[in-house]
Amino acid sequence: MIWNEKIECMSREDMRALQSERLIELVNRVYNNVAFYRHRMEEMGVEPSDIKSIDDIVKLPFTYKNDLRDHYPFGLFAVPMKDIVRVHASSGTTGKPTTVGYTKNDIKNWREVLARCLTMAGISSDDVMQVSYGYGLFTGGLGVHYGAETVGCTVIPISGGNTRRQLQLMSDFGSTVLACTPSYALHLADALAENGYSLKDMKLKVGVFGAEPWTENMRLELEKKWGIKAFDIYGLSEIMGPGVANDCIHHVGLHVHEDHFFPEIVDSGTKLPMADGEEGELVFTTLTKEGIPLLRYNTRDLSTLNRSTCKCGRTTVRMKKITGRSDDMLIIRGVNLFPSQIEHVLLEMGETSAHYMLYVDRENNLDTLELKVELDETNRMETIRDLQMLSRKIQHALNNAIGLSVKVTLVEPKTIARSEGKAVRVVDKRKK
Ligand code: DLL
Repeated sequence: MIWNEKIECMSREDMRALQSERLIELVNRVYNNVAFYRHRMEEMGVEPSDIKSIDDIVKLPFTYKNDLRDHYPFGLFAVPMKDIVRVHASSGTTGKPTTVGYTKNDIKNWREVLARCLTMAGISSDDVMQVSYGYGLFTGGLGVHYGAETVGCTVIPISGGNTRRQLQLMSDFGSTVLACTPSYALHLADALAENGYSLKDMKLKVGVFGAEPWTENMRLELEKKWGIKAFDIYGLSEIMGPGVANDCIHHVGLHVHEDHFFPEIVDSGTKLPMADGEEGELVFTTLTKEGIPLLRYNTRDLSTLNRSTCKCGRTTVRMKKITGRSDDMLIIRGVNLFPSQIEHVLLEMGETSAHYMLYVDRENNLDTLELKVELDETNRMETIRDLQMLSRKIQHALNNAIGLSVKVTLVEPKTIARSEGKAVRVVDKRKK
């Protein structure tokens, strides 16, 4: 089944014409309504009339996560607040989150692309979908929820966490689809037996997993453990949330909904466009978004593009499963985290030195995060109680700032290895 055959199987020529028409309209809109883009374009000597087709996209400025942060909270919105019906947010590089806003029409388009993704995974109104992505400021829960309702699924908006309850409802309500991060899906599978369940109690058929990088091997592992078909859903808050792309039953890359999100690959050093098949940074232009339209947003995710027609019949460009990132952003239990956020909190508190190491690991398939931080030489702690109080205080401050629980270990001054070049501050033991 294909949700929107007209678009998803459109000829490359017609798609380019549609993209060109939408880009021209978009550039006029942002030039007139977003001071940031007007200034950027003026600096580059580009006018809206210079954009005559989708090929001219290379003349336009890039946008980075920092630009959203610098215009926090609503500075890049292109419509008055009365037209914004929803706001979501995700982590930025320091204390401030990046905020995005949606108009009614944006929500309608979001439902549409999600409906295409879910249909690609064989999901229909016959399904009962357990949405175990977090609901709230994170785009995962509500994004997938609306899409599932659009295809007519029975939706269980359980949100993340509470493993026992997840399994209980999965069994009692007969969920046929599970939507969550791949690591949580693995954790749930491993928790079956200890909670008194077996696969026979479950009706699960399909998994819609994403929000963090995972390998093809992990996909096969999840299929085996659950006896399901597992699909990869990709997206990011800045562009829309989940539903920018999804893989079909052939699992050869993820189909990008390129009538809404135009992808490019650029070299991570020179930022020059790269040819199809070459790996670089994935960049998206939101061709239809009204609330916060973005030109050439650099995701920092590494991928390649493939414009050949897929065996499923869809002609939309496919992006290779994400292989990594060109920056140091970590994804921990689905939460985006930059080491600089930790540093920011430590420096703001000023009660330790700024020498720290982050240890990321996976226990029972759940990500764990430990921070080792050196005590300040001038601020010697006298008692164990002092030390405990300080580590609790840091833990609390980190939890407030990044929404993750972190194990904090205080260590003696000068015990964390110094690096001669770039500081190595993260040991990620999850990488196989
Ligand atoms: O993670 C949106 C989402 C929710 C996608 C639910 C899929 C399912 P952010 O919190 O803004 O948005 O994080 C976006 O997560 O730039 C990637 O680095 C990573 N990411 C998201 N999906 C995938 C995936 C949501 N399928 C950032 N594979 C992105 C690899 C992914 N990485």
